[in-house]
Amino acid sequence: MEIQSAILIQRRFYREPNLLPEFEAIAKTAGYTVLGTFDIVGPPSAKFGISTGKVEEIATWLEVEPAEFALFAPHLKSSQLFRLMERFEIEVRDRSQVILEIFDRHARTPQAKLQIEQARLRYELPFERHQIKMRLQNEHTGDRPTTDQVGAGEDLLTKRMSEIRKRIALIEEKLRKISKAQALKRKRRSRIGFLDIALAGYTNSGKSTLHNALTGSEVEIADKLFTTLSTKTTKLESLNRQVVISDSVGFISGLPDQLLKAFNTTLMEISEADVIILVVDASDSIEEMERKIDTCLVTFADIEANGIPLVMALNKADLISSDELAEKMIHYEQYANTITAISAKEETGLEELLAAVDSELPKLYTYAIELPYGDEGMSLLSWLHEVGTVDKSEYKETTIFVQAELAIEMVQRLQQMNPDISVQRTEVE
Ligand SMILES: Nc1nc2c(ncn2[C@@H]2O[C@H](COP(=O)(O)OP(=O)(O)OP(=O)(O)O)[C@@H](O)[C@H]2O)c(=O)[nH]1
Ligand SMILES: [Mg+2]
Repeated sequence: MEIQSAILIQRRFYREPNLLPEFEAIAKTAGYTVLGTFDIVGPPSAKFGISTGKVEEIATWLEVEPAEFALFAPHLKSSQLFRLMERFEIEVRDRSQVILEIFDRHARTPQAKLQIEQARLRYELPFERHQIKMRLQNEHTGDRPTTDQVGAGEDLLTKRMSEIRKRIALIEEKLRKISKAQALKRKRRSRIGFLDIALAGYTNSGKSTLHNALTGSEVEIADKLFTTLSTKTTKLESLNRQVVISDSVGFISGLPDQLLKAFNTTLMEISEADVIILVVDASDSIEEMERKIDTCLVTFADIEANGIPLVMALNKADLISSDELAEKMIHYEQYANTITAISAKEETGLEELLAAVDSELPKLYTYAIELPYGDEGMSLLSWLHEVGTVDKSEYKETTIFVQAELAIEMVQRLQQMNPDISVQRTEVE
């Protein structure tokens, strides 16, 4: 990975939290070495995004300590970005562009690659427009451009913008197809009785570590942001029923709409889950936890996932004292249906977490079922083995008697498949 040197500039209002440490983590993940940081507290200014005085201060600093890039948070208008570039004489990028660079680098699946290309085209459209305009202007410096030259320039700009829009539309179409295929897959899974658990949470909270600890599979883990960009769904054997658990892209605050929208198809997995496990990094300060949890809850609302039962997993419990953990458990009690403390890394607290998840999934009851003899009965019996726990199966004179623990939804499905089958609950609570 190419290492590039950069300075970080953050502008924020006094009441806003200092997000420089997070910005630094973003920059490092994207491959920058941070030479210096500037935390500028005050209102934005139209010309540069920050006051002219601050711009001069930073320019002087850069003369002493030259950096290749200036990275700016939260975001800049294209005109501000180009003015800063002119004044600093180095390349300037805003936080969203740096996040896009990470996405680019980490995208593995065709879906993730398309989503990122789309986000990039959408986000950078105004920047590109500005750049082309400036280039055209520069070409004409000296002589006043003739009407023909201006016309040709405008044509070029219109042509390029229309190319980009076409590419966006094409990607959208491809993504729609992928998303449709995924929805079908989910439907098929749900028809054969699988329940979906989604892991969600702020980036770097430990979702993939937990996914691997629960399923024994090997999703990539790293102390970086946005290591995971596409969804990985794995069957979970430890619960007493058919469950799949999916690990997916992490959330981050201040993500512009164009970027968030790009992940819609990935986020669908969360919005259609039966239960969400919200993974929270409990080693953060209470304020940081709060900020990150808020971002997650707002995203759940955006993707219409806020009616789904939520189990909160306070992860990385191994990094804090038991007193601190107890205090944080109480603090966050009201946010979720259940809250548990875990260490995904050390694999502790996982049983309690699974029990909490289990209690949010559709309830299981014991049923006495009479299946017909023959092929149909045999295939229904193997289906029952898949979707529930078969305690007993006996061959009677004309039927197969089965005692099984099932969710009500599965019984309804069984009756849809063959309305003549006799099914009776054997326990009444
Ligand atoms: N100490 C400790 N570290 C953990 C624990 N769980 C995860 N980590 C570390 O936290 C970092 C991030 O873990 P990941 O599982 O990649 O996190 P993620 O939420 O999937 O991150 P993204 O996919 O990047 O959004 C890694 O360095 C893990 O080793 C834990 O329980 N304890
Ligand atoms: Mg991950």
